[in-house]
Amino acid sequence: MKATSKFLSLILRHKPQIVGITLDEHGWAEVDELIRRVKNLDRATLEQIVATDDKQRYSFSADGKLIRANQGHSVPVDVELEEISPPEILYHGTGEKFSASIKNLGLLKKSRLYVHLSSDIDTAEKVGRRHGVPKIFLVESGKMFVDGFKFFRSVNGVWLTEHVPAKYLKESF
Ligand code: HQG
Repeated sequence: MKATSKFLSLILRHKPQIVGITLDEHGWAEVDELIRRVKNLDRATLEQIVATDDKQRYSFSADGKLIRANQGHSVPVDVELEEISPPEILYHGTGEKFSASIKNLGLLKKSRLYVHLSSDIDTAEKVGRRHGVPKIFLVESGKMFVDGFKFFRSVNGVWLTEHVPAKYLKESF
């Protein structure tokens, strides 16, 4: 199940072409087509993944005919993110090895459409561990918002923004 969920993430966020499907402008894939194209995938498995995924990464359309990733894309799709005012502070977990570059250039979105931020330190630390020894930055999101930066929150609670200049970053540990 975990492997299937990872594979789904690859298809629905980054490389739909590897199974010969396309996403529409809002990031939706047709469920029937996806099932036809991916070996050993059926509707019941998809429903279980959508319902139980630990980060609620995927959603079905209201009629159940389409599926998409809620965030995390590198392919340019508009998943109709909610633009809202952020809390005063958000967190970004990264690898210690990126720290010097981040302090210099700020947070860049790299291959994704947005920089990913978390509302709590624990989540940021988990994200950071994916990159080796973790490093947490505090992001002065309240100040950024006042200065005109846009913030979005995906339906699964991840905070997104296009760029965090270094002056809005504070080191945590
Ligand atoms: C780093 C996972 C050097 C950035 C997670 C990050 C998240 C810089 C890496 C979601 C930099 C990109 C996204 C700079 C940023 N110099 N490095 N100036 N600016 N970076 O994987 O945020 O499990 O694209 O700090 O939980 O780690 O996939 O982004 O370390 O929510 O659902 O460049 O992916 O969710 O790495 O993770 P990523 P991320 P899923």
